[in-house]
Amino acid sequence: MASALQNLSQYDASTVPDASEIIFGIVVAEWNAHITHALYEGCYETLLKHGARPENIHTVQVPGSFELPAGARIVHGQKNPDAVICLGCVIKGETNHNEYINQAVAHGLVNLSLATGKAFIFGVLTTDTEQQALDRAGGKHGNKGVEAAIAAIRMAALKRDLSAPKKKIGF
Ligand code: DLZ
Repeated sequence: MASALQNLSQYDASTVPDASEIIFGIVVAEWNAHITHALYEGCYETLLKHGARPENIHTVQVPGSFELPAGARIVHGQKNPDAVICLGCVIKGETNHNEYINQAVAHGLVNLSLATGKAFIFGVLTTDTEQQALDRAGGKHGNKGVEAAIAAIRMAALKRDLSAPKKKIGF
């Protein structure tokens, strides 16, 4: 399995756009808080590392991952961010609740992205065990919060660059 071999959060920082003018929303699920808070730390630090200003990062918490799309919609409506990062951790249990939650979140965030033309980033760990989640929340496989932050920066910059008026050459 590829993830057994590598830190999944490695990236070339020199290729990441400057985030100083980007407004972010972050929605954090409280379920499995010891993991989602580690995702948040990785996400927040990564945004700052690439120039984001603390006053441009709007964070809210929701009870569980199922509420991430609703939380994202509220943040979008109130703060008009360029991108919204949703962080959660759904661990498989004895029932298949995880499938319902994961699919609902994925569909909800895609629908928000398509309706608004902005990025709603899926930063949700969907693991079989708690250890697999810990490995991806600052453990041996990196931190999905970092990956989510990079995805948000790249998508917001893409929209900004395509909307910017083209510079005229010559006369
Ligand atoms: C109910 C529930 C369960 C069983 N497991 C998780 C989980 O692993 N991760 C998570 O983020 N949330 C879980 N939840 C809570 C639901 O996401 C949701 O908050 C409740 O069903 C209320 O709508």
